[in-house]
Amino acid sequence: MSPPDDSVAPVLATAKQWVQRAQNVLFFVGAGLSKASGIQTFRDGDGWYQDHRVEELANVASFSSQRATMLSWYQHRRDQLQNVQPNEGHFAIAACAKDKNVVVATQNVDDLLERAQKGLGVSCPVWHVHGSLAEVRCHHCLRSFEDLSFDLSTLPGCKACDGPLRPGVVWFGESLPEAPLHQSFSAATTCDVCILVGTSGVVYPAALIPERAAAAGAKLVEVNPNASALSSLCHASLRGPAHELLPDLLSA
Ligand code: BV8
Ligand code: ZN
Repeated sequence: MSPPDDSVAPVLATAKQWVQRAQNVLFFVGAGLSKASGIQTFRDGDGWYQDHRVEELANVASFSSQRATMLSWYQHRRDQLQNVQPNEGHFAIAACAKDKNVVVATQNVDDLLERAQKGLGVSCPVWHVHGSLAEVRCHHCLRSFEDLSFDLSTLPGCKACDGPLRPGVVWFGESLPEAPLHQSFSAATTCDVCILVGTSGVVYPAALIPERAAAAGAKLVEVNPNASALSSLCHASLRGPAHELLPDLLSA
């Protein structure tokens, strides 16, 4: 791992002080955090949505006409999740919960933050505002269960109502789950520092979470190699990959 370059170092030192003084820290997380674990982002040059046909697959309106293609894409991502591991960024967030009140509002549908916490024997709330890949849910009656090895690509039906089973993620055009959204907004109003990790910040209403934190007076720190739609809201932007910068930013 290389040390941060000269342009990052002074901003990192200031942001580190904010984190050290903070009691309540909210992480607002996007796909960039899991990139070093080998999971593609959506909107980067090498991301899923470079193929516009794939972007359609994250939309509820496509489910009736493109069910097989959608389920095979999601099954591919569910299979991939069984073969990846949390990276230094996930572990740094988990370790931060040892001595601070940490809440994570994640747009990611993977469970790498939970696995990192388990690995370190710590626990803090991780609110999945866009759902979870591990969950399988009936599109009709909403009955659900957690099973990453269940094969969705065979277009299985619900045992209770025979409705189509699908991944428990939030598609465009669908409402976000109430409790994760509510808890994330609540943490946003009370945090001292909100750290935005690896998100383009273009998807709403999730992007309102850091906006709420800024309005409530928190310091906003962005960790992202590139500028995002939320950069102008941030008090410090650390330009680099999360797995390299987070361990330094969050170390005591
Ligand atoms: C809804 C499915 C009500 C899961 C996804 C207000 C204004 C405009 C539009 C809207 C609005 N409110 C609502 C909308 C509509 C829409 C929306 O936001 N559209 C935008 C995009 C125009 N929102 C919705 O439809 C939402 N629902 O509003 O409900 C409703 C109800 C009924 C009818 C109507 C309305 C639902 C949103 C659901 C989104 N679900 N996908 C899946 O397949 O996984 S979207 C997708 O984007 C992902 O799921 C992800 O969670 C989300 C955010 O993406 P990011 O995580 O930020 O990833 P991205 O690729 O964009 O960026 C990666 C970043 O990482 C980059 O910045 C890059 O520089 C950085 N990076 C790269 N490498 C690294 C790194 N950073 C750190 N380290 C690195 N190594
Ligand atoms: Zn059902």
